[in-house]
Amino acid sequence: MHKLIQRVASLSVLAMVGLTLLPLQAQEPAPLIPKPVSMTTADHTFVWTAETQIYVPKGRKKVRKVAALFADLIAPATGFKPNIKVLKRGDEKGLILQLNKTLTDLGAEGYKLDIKAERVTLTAVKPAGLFRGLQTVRQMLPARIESDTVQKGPWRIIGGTITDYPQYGHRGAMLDVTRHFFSVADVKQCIDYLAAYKMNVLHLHLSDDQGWRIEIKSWPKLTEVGSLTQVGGGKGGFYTQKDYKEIVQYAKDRYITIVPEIEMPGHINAALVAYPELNGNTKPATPHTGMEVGFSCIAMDKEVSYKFIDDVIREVAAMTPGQYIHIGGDEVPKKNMKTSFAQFINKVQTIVQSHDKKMMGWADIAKGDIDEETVTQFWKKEAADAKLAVSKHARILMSPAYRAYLDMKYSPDCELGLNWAGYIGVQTAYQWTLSGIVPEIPKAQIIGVEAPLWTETIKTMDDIEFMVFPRLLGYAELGWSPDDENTWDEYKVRLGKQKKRFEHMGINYYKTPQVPWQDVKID
Ligand code: TNX
Repeated sequence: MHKLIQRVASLSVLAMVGLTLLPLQAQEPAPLIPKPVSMTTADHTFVWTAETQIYVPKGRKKVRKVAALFADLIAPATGFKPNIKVLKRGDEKGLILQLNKTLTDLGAEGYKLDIKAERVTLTAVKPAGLFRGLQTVRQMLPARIESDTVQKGPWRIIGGTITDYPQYGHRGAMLDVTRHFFSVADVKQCIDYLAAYKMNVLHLHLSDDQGWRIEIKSWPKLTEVGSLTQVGGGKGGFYTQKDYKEIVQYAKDRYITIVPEIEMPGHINAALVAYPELNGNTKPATPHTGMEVGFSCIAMDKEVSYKFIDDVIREVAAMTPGQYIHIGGDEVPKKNMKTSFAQFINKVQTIVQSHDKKMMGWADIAKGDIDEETVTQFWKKEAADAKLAVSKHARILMSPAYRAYLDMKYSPDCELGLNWAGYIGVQTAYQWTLSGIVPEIPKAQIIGVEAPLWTETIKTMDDIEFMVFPRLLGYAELGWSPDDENTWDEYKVRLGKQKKRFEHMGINYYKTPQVPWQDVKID
């Protein structure tokens, strides 16, 4: 007892001495999102200066690339760009990036961080883990590191250790570029946002009733004719194959996989306007600039439709290094459903697999003979399709519309967005678990989470940011951090501490009253 009191007393003396040397805030743990698996905080501090260099292992091009991206990221705010040097001894002073194949528990994206006063050592099994770990280092630096103009130092990082790895391998968002078109630069901006929160998939919804957005060389009218419209009648747009490859590469450099979606058999009006022979309905297709869904369908009983699908999937697959091609499959008109939907899905699955890809689709595709390798995306509250997919041993991606749809309004007074699946405040978006929300969908079949942003009402990057921030951070944490449904009170404080960071990032975020937004003075 006596010893304990003595120890407490000497600790508080130490704390008082510390107080005079460093601001107390310096040793508060950084408000990291997603929350790491484990973290310890020490008394010392690393200070990043103009002399700090980054060390990488010899001959590791990908590690060097990861280091270069980090150097570019911190250069504008600090005003100094670190050199990237080859690691020789391992005790160099600075930021050390290293690979260690034996740390298999970390998986492909996990990392270990050891922050000493003289060096920060980041260790991972793969370069992807180093990239994720550097996002942690980024969040441990003062919020003004996000600024694109030179800011005052010092650039302190609180000492300690972190061991971290994701709970789920698939953590993504979807951007609908059909209802409103978004430029390559906008898509890259979205990729940067995903990367900052350790997400690893961007699903691009590339075709729908209102527009066809990806060049297909064997069917040129898809874009020549089919890309010219969008909701509200604007001029639309499309990505050339060169543009798409540029997006894919930009994402790849950030360890993000692009999942392209070509919607079928429904949501296909734009293609039917371009090629009337594909129309499965008697009424001719005319350009659609409204928001209604569920009226168009490709002819599921014509040979030409399968020639078309094979050509499109072949071209898209050839430009897509990721394993998945998303084929949509939702909201097919009732009259078309009666006949051949299940056979249609079977045929399309065969086509996708013939191009060495796995099929992904909205859970509606479970009506077909789907494989165990096929991924069905759960979205509708009445989970019948998802349960059918479970019974067929398929894998499930969790996107419950009433929790994970980024186009749902936060509250009734929110101007942007829709509300057919309800209002999704920041707490509702965060407080659930992927494996607890529908008990019949077992964890073993869940590959992860995706938050889709449909863009019927979303026209600009500012609109995107408003709907995405801050909900995206919650989805990132649901996919990455260990499950715990009781962390809202702690999470909202951590989220509130992102205020300055969002401001320096120039993000138009929703300042929900559910969160205690505050200026943190970590420096
Ligand atoms: C339903 S979710 C759709 C989309 C709409 C969205 C609007 C899904 C698979 N289909 O076509 O854009 O609602 O929230």
